[in-house]
Amino acid sequence: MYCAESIDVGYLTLDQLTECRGQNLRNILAVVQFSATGGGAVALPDVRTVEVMMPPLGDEPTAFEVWRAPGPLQSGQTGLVRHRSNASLLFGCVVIAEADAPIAGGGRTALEAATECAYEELFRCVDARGFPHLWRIWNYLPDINGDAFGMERYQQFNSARRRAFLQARRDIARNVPAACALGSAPGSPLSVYFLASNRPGTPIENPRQVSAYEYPPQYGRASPTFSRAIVSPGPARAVLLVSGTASILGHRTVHEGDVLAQTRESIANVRALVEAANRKTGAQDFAVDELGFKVYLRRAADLPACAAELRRTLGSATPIVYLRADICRSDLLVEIEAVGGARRTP
Ligand code: 3EB
Repeated sequence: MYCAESIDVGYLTLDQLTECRGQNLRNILAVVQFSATGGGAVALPDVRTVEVMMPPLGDEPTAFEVWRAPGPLQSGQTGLVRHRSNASLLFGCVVIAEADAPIAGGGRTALEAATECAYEELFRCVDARGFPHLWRIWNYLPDINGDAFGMERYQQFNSARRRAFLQARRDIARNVPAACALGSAPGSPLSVYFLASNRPGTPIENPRQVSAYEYPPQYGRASPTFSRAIVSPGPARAVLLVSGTASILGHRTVHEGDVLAQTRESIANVRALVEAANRKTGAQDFAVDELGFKVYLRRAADLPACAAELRRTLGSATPIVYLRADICRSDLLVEIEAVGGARRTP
C-alpha cells in the first residue's frame, strides 16, 4: 500500500508500454509521447496522453514517459486543460498552436499570447480542481532560440509566463514550481504539461547557481519563473523533481562548445541539488544514482559522448532517455532533468 501522494515515472519503449497496458493501466496518470512528428498517439482508454514533437535519440522512433500514481484516478477537462487526478495529485496538459492564440489588443507576439493563454488555463484548472500547488511544469515550444519582432522567443516566453504568474497572483520568486523549457520541432504547438497537488512541495535552490528568478537582466528583462527542484511533502515516500539542469555556474554558461564538459557540469549541478534537498528535508534520503533521467541534446552527434559519460558516472542500471531538442540558451548543448523517490521514508 502506498499513499496517494506517491508517484513514479518510467521511460518506456512502445513494446514495453504495450506489455504493461493490460496489467497496470489502472495506475497510469499520464503518458507523454515523444516522436519526430508527435502524431499517432497510442490509444489508452481514459489515460491522459500528450504528444510532443521531439524525437528520441537512439534506435526507437518514439519514447513514452509514463507517470503512475495510486488510484482511484479520474479524468476530466477544465477549459483547455485535459487532466487526470487522484486524491492528492493532478496531471494536466494544454496544447496551443501559436496560429490559434488570440493576440487581443495587439502589442503581443503570437508566442506571448499562446503562453499567457496556456498559463491562464493552467492556473484556472488547478484552482478549480483544488490542486493549487504547482510542483513541476514542462514547457515545449518550437524555434526557442529564434528571434521574432526583435526579441528572442525564449525571452518572449519568459515575459509572458511571468505576466501570467503575476496575473494569477502567484509568487514569481522562491515559492515557484520546478520547470524546464525546451525547443521542439519546427511547426509544433506550444505544449505545456504539469503536476499539481493539494499540498505544497518544498522548492530547492542550487548553491552553485544563481536562482533563475534572480538572473541579471543580460539574459532578458523578465527572469525565468522556476525553482531548481521540488520535494513532495510527506507522509508518503518523498519524490524529488529536478528541473532542467544545464552547464551553468553562477548565472554563466560554462564549457562552451564542449558537450562532455557540459554533461559533467550538469550532473555536478544535479548532485548539488540532491545534496541540497537532503539537507533541507532532513530525514529524506535522495541519491543521484536512484533517479531517472531525461536528457536533451542539441546535436544528435553528441549522443555517444554524453551517453558514455552518464553511464560511467550513473551506472548501467539508471534509466535514461535521450531526446533531440534545442536548449534555451544557444551556447548550451545539453540539459538534464531527473525524478526519483527517497531511499527511505522518515
Ligand atoms: C537554466 O538553468 C537553463 O525557463 O523554465 C532550465 C530549467 C532552464 C527551466 C525555464 C530554463 C527553464 O537557466 C534553462
